[in-house]
Amino acid sequence: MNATGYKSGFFSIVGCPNVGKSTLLNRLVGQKIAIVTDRAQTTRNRITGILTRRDYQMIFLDTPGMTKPRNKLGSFMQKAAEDASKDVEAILLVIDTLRGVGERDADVMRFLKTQRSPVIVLLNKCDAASAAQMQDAREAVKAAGFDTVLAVSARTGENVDRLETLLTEYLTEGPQYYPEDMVTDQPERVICAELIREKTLELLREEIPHGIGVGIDKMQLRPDGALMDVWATIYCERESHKGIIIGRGGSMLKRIGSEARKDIEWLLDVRVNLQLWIKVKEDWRNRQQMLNELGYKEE
Ligand SMILES: Nc1nc2c(ncn2[C@@H]2O[C@H](COP(=O)(O)OP(=O)(O)OP(=O)(O)O)[C@@H](O)[C@H]2O)c(=O)[nH]1
Ligand SMILES: [Mg+2]
Repeated sequence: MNATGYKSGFFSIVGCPNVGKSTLLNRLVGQKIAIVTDRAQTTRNRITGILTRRDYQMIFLDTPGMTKPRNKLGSFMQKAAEDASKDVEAILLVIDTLRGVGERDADVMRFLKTQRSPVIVLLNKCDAASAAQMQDAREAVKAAGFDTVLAVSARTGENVDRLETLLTEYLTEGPQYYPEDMVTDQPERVICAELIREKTLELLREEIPHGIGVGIDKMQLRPDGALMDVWATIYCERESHKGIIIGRGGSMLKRIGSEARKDIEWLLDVRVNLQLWIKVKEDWRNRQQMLNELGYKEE
């Protein structure tokens, strides 16, 4: 027994791609720690978010959207999502209420039925969904056998306080696993690489962004402490993609760099000099060594 009565617990956040899992994670911990875009398969790794209150600590595991893997990276992502659902106090299944409950959600729900942890279904994007859409989604998840259902908006924060209150019921007496000022266990360099990837996802069209990986080569604070030099490499799969990422006269790379730099400056709270390089690594998404180097390795 813990004499202090302090409570803690782990929750995984799972669902199809693009339903709002990472937006919810950021909302729950009150800070942007996971990148968010309007594209499927933004998140590639499991991302831990930590919410600390006086009486309890909740640890959230954001996961890649569940789909059928097409390469080694995809298999890694799928496994990261499935593994996160083991040994948690509860699984938060996020549904995109605007899109409705589809085949892929049904696959995810079938998988969750095989898990031991209780499932809480979140009908997300309630800020934008119609009453009919809310009703349809609610009926579909009830028909699939899930009874704990809550409408939320990760974007506006609507009902997220109610979600937190609901989650306290799943906590058990336990330690404060992380220091109270910690919101994620991801190192700063990982978040920096992710921010650069977020900008490539936002600025580049079509299939190219999905073939992109970002690695931070070096981060170094100048002796006077006023400027941080960051060297990063963007990996792509084809020579032709490299040209598109660089853009006419270097314009695209410049945009990616300047938008990423702003976010990195905000994150690190220091002025940043960002140097971006591009390398072609054919089929890197199927090369284990590259996957390891970019941090896509199993724990
Ligand atoms: N209207 C509305 N849009 C939302 C809400 N939550 C997320 N979105 C949008 O949905 C899109 C996907 O959000 P993400 O948080 O990246 O989704 P995800 O589930 O993490 O996606 P993957 O990492 O690709 O699996 C973004 O454009 C978000 O702004 C919400 O509550 N309301
Ligand atoms: Mg995500």
